[in-house]
Amino acid sequence: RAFEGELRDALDQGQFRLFYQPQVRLADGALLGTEALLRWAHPERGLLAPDAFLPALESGSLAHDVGLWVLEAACRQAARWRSAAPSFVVGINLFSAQFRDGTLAERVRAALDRHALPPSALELEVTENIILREDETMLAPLRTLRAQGVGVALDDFGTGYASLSVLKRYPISRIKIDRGFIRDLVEDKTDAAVVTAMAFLGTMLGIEVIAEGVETEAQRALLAQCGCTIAQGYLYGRPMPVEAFDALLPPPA
Ligand code: G
Ligand code: G
Ligand code: MN
Ligand code: NA
Repeated sequence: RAFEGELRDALDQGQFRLFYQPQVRLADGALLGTEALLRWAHPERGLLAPDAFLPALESGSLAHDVGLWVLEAACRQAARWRSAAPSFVVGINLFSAQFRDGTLAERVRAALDRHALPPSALELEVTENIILREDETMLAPLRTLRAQGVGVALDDFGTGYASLSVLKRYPISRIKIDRGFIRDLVEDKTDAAVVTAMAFLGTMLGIEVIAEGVETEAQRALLAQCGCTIAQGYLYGRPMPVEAFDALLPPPA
C-alpha cells in the first residue's frame, strides 16, 4: 500500500524515465529502431530497474496510467528521432492493465496524432503471458492498430505457455526471440535449431524476427547463419538514457 502510494507520487512528480536500447540489422549493424525500457529515478535509492517496482505497479491500478505516460514519452521521443532517421521505430512494452478499459486503440492513435507520427513509427510489445491472461476482446485494439500500420511484437517468444496458434489468432508483425534461446546458442545445438526454426517461421509468415540478448560476436555470427536478420542486446548497446542514444543517430535535420 505504502509502496503503491510512492509509485503514484513518482508518476505525479515525473520520476519515471525511459531508457532506450538499440535494435540493429545483423548484416551491416544499421540502427533500425529501439525498445523503450522503464526506469524509476528514485530520489533516495537512485535509478531503479523494473524488477524493483513492476510487480507493485501491476498489482494496483497505476500500471494503466504509467503505460499512458510511457506511450506519450516514447512518441515524443520517436518524433524527434524520426527527423534524423525517417524510418526509425520505437517499441514500447504494454501492461495488461492497458487492455482493460477498451481505450487502447484510441489512446495510441491520439498519441501518434499529437506527435504527427505515422503508425509505423511505433511498435507495441505484448508478452505471451498477457495474451493468455486476457480474453479475446483484447484482440480488438491490437487488430485495429495493426490494420492501421502500428507494429505488434510478440515479446519473450518461446518462453511462455502460448502455443504457436497465437501467430494465427493475433495480428503480429514481429517475433522477439527470448534471450534464453540466445544465451547458450553457440554451445547448445538445440537452441541453434530452435532459433533457425523461428527465423524460418518468420520468413514463411512474413513476420520480422528479432533476437534479444545478443552479447557476443560469436552469437552474432551464428545468428546470421540461423537466418536471423535483426538483433538487440549488450553487443550493440545497453538500455541507455536519451542523451547517450542521441549519439548513435545522425543529428536531427
Ligand atoms: O531492462 P529491463 O530490466 O529493462 O526490463 C525488465 C522487464 O521490465 C522487461 O521484461 C520489460 O519487458 C519490462 N518493462 C520495461 N519497461 C517496461 C514498460 O514500460 N512497460 C511494461 N509493461 N514493461 C516494461
Ligand atoms: O521486454 P523484455 O523482457 O524483453 O526486456 C528486455 C530485458 O532484457 C531488459 O531487462 C534489458 O535490460 C535486458 N537485456 C537487454 N539486452 C540484454 C543482453 O544482451 N543480455 C542480458 N542479459 N539482458 C539484456
Ligand atoms: Mn520487451
Ligand atoms: Na523480451
